[in-house]
Amino acid sequence: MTFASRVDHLKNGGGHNGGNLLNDTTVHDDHAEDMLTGSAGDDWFLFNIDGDGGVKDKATDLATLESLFAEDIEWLNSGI
Ligand SMILES: [Ca+2]
Ligand SMILES: [Ca+2]
Repeated sequence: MTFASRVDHLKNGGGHNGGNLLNDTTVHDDHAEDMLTGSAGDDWFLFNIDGDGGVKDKATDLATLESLFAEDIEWLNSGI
């Protein structure tokens, strides 16, 4: 299964994730600075990238593929 498919399942359901979703209903900014490290393998990062609407978080090892899928918490919470 591709990384894109796994991310899609986390966002929209399906696969091993079933109906457990990570979206603007289930993920919220904690308004605290966080340092995210994914280490080896492909990781889907959800964090406040630019600090808008809260406090900026940091990712220490965002690989090129991971950066294409990284989600800004503000975007996730834009409907709230
Ligand atoms: Ca945070
Ligand atoms: Ca990684």
